[in-house]
Amino acid sequence: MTKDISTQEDQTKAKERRARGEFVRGVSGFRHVIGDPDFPAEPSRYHLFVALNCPWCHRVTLARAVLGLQDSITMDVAFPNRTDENDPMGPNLWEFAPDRIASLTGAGLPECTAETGTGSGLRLVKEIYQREGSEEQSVPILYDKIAERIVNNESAEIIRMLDANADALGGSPDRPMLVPDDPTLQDVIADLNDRIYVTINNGAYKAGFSSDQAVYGQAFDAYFETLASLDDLLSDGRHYLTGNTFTEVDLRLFPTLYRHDPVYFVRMKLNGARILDYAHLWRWLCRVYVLEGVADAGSLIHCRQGYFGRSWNGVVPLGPLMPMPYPDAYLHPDLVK
Ligand SMILES: N[C@@H](CCC(=O)N[C@@H](CS)C(=O)NCC(=O)O)C(=O)O
Repeated sequence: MTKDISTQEDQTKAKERRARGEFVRGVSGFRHVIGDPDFPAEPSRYHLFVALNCPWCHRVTLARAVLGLQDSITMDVAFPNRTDENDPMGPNLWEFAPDRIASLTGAGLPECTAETGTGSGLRLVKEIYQREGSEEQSVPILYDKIAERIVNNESAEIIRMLDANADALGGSPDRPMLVPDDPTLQDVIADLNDRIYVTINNGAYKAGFSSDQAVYGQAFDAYFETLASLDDLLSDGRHYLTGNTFTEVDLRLFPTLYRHDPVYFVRMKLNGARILDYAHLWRWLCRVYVLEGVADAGSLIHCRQGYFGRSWNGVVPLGPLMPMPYPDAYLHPDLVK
């Protein structure tokens, strides 16, 4: 599978760039593919480890939902806040903690699960990697329950292989084709994916997590330039980014825009505008949100708890409330004139 800029960040001089305060995302190390001899496309063989506040995991939970693979591919959900300094295994580790209390709600999060994929009831995602001699610790992970091995931990590739093997995996017959068999359309999707990955999906982190004003400024400008041009792209009345069918590029844009008004506007300092201020993009966001399986594939409570729960003083902002609370606002495309 091609490794292009829409999948991972350029790692040139990553160390120096990080030292200068630029947020540079690492590269995923497990890159096997369903369909390889070791990983046949079979229903009920594969499992996902995710966190619902993670936008890369959100790509994968969306693909699982819109392809109708919820019964065929099982899934475990980690708690949105990672371990802290007091944890014996160290800080910043994803943990399976279904009984942990969320400061935002004062209660447990019903979507959180124990670890069930390996059959060993592990506490940390890190332990799944350690079993294969890896130091990695990220989610999402696509796991083979029969081979008891990690298949892949790169969301861009996981959504492609679920789409390509949806038939054999037991997907729903009326599912969308995320990457249609049309070479021209595939080029359009690849170009949009590139720009959206660099300036929006990863761009949001470049802005929010960089500690260099110039790096933040460039990421801020690129982010809102792309939003404006996507809003313009949708101004001809098309329902989705490449026309009137939902494709992979819509799926990859959604997790970031879903998080923008209620999280990124504050947490990532992307307060140039709300999605609500872009009429065509807002209607697109609402149109995708009501597609079958989309609303249940994500959680703004997990997003808020995850992005704010351990940041700053741990107090989670409750807004926005106007024009109405989120995610309910996504049921109202008419909020824009
Ligand atoms: N390129 C990967 C990125 C995954 C990623 O960065 N996940 C974050 C959560 S949002 C993570 O687990 N980071 C922890 C770490 O890498 O230590 C993908 O798209 O799947």
